[in-house]
Amino acid sequence: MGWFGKSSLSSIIQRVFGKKHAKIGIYGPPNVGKTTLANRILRDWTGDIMGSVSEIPHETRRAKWKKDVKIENGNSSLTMDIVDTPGIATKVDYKEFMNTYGLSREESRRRAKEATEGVIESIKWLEGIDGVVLVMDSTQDPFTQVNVTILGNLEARNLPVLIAANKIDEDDSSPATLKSAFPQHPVVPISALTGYNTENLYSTMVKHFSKKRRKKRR
Ligand SMILES: Nc1nc2c(ncn2[C@@H]2O[C@H](COP(=O)(O)OP(=O)(O)OP(=O)(O)O)[C@@H](O)[C@H]2O)c(=O)[nH]1
Ligand SMILES: [Mg+2]
Repeated sequence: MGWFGKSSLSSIIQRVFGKKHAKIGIYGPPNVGKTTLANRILRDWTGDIMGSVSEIPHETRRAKWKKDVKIENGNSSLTMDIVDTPGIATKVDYKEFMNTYGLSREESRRRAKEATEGVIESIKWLEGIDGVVLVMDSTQDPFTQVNVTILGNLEARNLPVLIAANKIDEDDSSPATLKSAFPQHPVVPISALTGYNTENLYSTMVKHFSKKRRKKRR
């Protein structure tokens, strides 16, 4: 046992200067581009892939994660476990999969059941999460029940939140609307599809999640 008792020097440094390892959840409504973003983060920093992407909502119905993804920003870095979560919805209607996307009745019913279980799984995962990248579709109205409920939940848990205003490659995108709707959190406009401005997202993640964790630990 040294001067610091059972605590190692590195753990004391971590306590004083903030943890350099965090579990970050990618959350948001269905179809906003969470998995596309998770895939881009992994491709940029590890060369891996997280999961499948689809224009049909609720493609992700089980949480998936990748451990020890190190993101660097100049002299700083943050090593994260990244969790891609199922889209959170207030209503899952199997008929939408049939009528809008042409899935069979059986497949639609199974997808709807799994999607509902996925919503519950997403909420459960919040227990172990240190920070959230909340993905929103910048072409859509931000004041939805889902967005407001998720944000309220995250704020009640005092979790650091960073909003990724996704799909800014689309003509009708309006990240400014998202910024004015949620001024209490950093909003970074990105295209997970093309990679536009993801460098800015990465540097904001390193700064925001390190800083907030430091505050939380005091
Ligand atoms: N134009 C555009 N399309 C995007 C972007 N990101 C994702 N998409 C498309 O949006 C659709 C949904 O993408 P996903 O990554 O599966 O979305 P998700 O949020 O993981 O969806 P769920 O798993 O169903 O909750 C796909 O058709 C993607 O190609 C983007 O930045 N720009
Ligand atoms: Mg997904």
